Amino acid sequence: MERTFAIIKPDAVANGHTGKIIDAILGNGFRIAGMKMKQLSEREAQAFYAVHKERAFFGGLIKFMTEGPAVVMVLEAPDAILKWRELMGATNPDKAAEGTIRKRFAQNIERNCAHGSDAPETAAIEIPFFFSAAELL
Ligand code: FUP
Repeated sequence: MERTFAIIKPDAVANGHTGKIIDAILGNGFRIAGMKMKQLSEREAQAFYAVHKERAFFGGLIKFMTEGPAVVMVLEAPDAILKWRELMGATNPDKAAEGTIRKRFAQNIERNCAHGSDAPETAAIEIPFFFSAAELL
């Protein structure tokens, strides 16, 4: 079993897509080990996306990620990291495969409705950033 960290981003929550995204997660064989609704502070969003801090899109990304509540989750499955990235689809929804979550629910490369850890090392940082051990069931 592997765990990955996922976010249903503020655009998807505001647009009423939370239930459909959770349904896709459960329908594709993931177990939800942790889940909570949370509005990121500017400080939290900046720390979470620190790797992108020199990029031109950083300011817009932080504004977007803090604009409203998100749903943060820990998903468990065999190969959860890769499997969740595949189910989300490409970062840019224009390039995402048919049927993927970003193809179905994302507006553009910034407002792209979902996040997923891209490697085991990333998941190992992102999961404890949002969840204590006691919150993972
Ligand atoms: P991903 O791993 O698919 O989330 O993609 P990246 O780590 O490359 O990017 C992280 C987030 O930065 C994306 F989800 C959205 C945002 N981003 C932009 O807003 N503009 C870009 O050109 C690239 C990424």
